[in-house]
Amino acid sequence: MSSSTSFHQSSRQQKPPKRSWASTSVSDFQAVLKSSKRVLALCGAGLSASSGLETFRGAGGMWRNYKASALATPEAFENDPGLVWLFYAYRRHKALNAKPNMGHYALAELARRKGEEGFMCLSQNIDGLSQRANHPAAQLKLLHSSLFDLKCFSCPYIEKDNFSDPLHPSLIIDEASITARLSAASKTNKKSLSNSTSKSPTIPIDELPHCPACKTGLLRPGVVWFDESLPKQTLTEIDQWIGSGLIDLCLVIGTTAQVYPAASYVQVASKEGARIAVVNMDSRELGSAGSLRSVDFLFEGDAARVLPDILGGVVGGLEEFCGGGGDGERGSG
Ligand code: BV8
Ligand code: ZN
Repeated sequence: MSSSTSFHQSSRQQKPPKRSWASTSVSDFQAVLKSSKRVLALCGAGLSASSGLETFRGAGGMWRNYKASALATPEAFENDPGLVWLFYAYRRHKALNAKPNMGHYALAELARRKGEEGFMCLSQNIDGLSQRANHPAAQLKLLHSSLFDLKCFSCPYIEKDNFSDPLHPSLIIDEASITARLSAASKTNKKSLSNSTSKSPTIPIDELPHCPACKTGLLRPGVVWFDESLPKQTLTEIDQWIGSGLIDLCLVIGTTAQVYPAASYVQVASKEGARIAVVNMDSRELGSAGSLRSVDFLFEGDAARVLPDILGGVVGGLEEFCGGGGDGERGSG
């Protein structure tokens, strides 16, 4: 599966590349980075694409008939918890078997060089790869929580950092059996997931993980689904960081920046006069980062390759991560 395959082969029309006024000069960017006292980053699925993880909007292979946004909702879980669990168990399995790439390591090193006041990374990703690249925890805010947190669907029980794979005997990720179960599910759930009343659940409820606290509630992935609020403490910490000084530069890395409130942080930074620097394989859909000016930057390419290059001036060559201490994958392609 190519690194930028997506969960849902996007049906978007092939849009012509947009004319951008933004600069593509690495040396100009590095001068701005060096002189920037406060840098904010918003990261999305494209940062992990080179680690082999499909981006959010796309599902190659077995998930091609499902839109991730239709599975990432409380309604989808109510309708067919087994199907939603298969989707997340699959992503847990893929993330656990993936490795951080040089883009993750470059951002972690930038955080160490700039310090807590100087750099904050807001990640929309739930794959845990930034954490495994030793990104300083105080400078990494997980806007949509993590694949490895679990919650009860009925009571306040929460479990953090559960990395077991399989999480449950019914959720063993054997691609053949999942494909069989998914095609059965897509036959029963003819309508879109969000309003299907699946007659036969993909997995019988009593064969799904249940809450160890209340015993009756179903465990669910501890991620933020659509129409769910983001973690309050995380939002408060982000507001405190943003409120403690002007932002000079905002990096927008591997994201369509169309999901809110995550995407709004680019606008917050831009309103404060920050320059925007986009790193993306495809500059046609940049959401809240879409109107780049001549003072901004646009680097088209694989984040795993572009980030070490453009941040190199500040973070150094990152040699120790190339096959040495870290296991950074250099970008593919
Ligand atoms: C909320 C976790 C309120 C789950 C996710 C109308 C207008 C505006 C807003 C709304 C609206 N209607 C509803 C809303 C709110 C809604 C929203 O924004 N909807 C959108 C669709 C319009 N937001 C919410 O519901 C949020 N909650 O508002 O709550 C509230 C308040 C109080 C009480 C109750 C409710 C919650 C949103 C969180 C949803 N969860 N993820 C999971 O992952 O399963 S969102 C998910 O999609 C991601 O986390 C990410 O945030 C988002 C987009 O994903 P991307 O990371 O950008 O990935 P994508 O595939 O889209 O793009 C990949 C990019 O990478 C592309 O640009 C590609 O070119 C690039 N790329 C690919 N390869 C590479 C690369 N770049 C570089 N290198 C490469 N190699
Ligand atoms: Zn419970």
